[in-house]
Amino acid sequence: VTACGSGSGGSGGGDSITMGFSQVGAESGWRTANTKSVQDSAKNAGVTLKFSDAQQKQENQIKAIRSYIQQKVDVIAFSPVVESGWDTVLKEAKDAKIPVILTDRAVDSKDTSLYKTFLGSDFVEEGKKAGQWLVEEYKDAKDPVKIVELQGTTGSAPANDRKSGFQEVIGADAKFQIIASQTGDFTRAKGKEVMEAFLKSNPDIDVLYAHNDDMGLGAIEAIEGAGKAPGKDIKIITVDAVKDGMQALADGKINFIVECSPLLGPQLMDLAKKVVKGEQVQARVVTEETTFTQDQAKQVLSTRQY
Ligand code: GYE
Repeated sequence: VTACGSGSGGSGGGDSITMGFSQVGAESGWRTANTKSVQDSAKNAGVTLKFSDAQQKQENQIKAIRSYIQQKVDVIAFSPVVESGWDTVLKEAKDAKIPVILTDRAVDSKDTSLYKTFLGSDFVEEGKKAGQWLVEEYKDAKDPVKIVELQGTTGSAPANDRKSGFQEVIGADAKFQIIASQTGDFTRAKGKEVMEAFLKSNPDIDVLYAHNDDMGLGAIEAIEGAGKAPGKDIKIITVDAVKDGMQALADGKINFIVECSPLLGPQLMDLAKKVVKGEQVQARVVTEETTFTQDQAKQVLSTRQY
């Protein structure tokens, strides 16, 4: 592929395109599955992929995007680590006539002409589903339900939205009390560390809501280390439904998982080809996903792809 395809109406050299993709990092099982999906789908779709890992740092993503602009790729796709602070670099891409696709996470830019589409989950909905399970589970409880929350990366769309969606649902009943809430940066190590601190300062935690499986899995180690039974002494709700999470759910250590699909690659490649050709695409493409109880996890575990 030559560098002449600028996204302004076809490169004239067949329909092979080059995509610059700036990934958030490798912080979780979800992310690993997402990276594989993007790489495999690029190969299958005949898209030349330039891939970079930002190690959860916005400055690295901005550098990567600038380098893709310089290399005159046909399309830039990225999963913004945090929501704010993208206007300048996205304007640079727009001025260079390189279309941008947001995948997985959103930006808060007011000017929506800075990107062509946003492909990914509805994180507010995910937070609501987590809250709905909790409300149902404790519908007969009279005493306060003491909840600790492990938030995702501070300022990221999934952390903001999973928090607000959950809060919206449980906020209707004052018995649900979030007694501690802190970031675990979506990693297992941080999830464990923060849960250890939660356990030290709060002897009577009823529920843990973790914004992803990995933090929940780290927290399970902390809970067991404190001599308590995860899933029983402390009920656990997580988001993602990666294989390790589903295993813990089937084993009774997690109580409920809200699915968030990382398999965005095929749709991303489709959208990329369309925007490079100058075709109109939907401004928002929402991923379809479900939820899992312990029994459901047992049934689907063996066929789980990631
Ligand atoms: O839930 C978490 C990952 O942005 C949806 O990022 C993604 C989140 C996912 O680190 O595990």
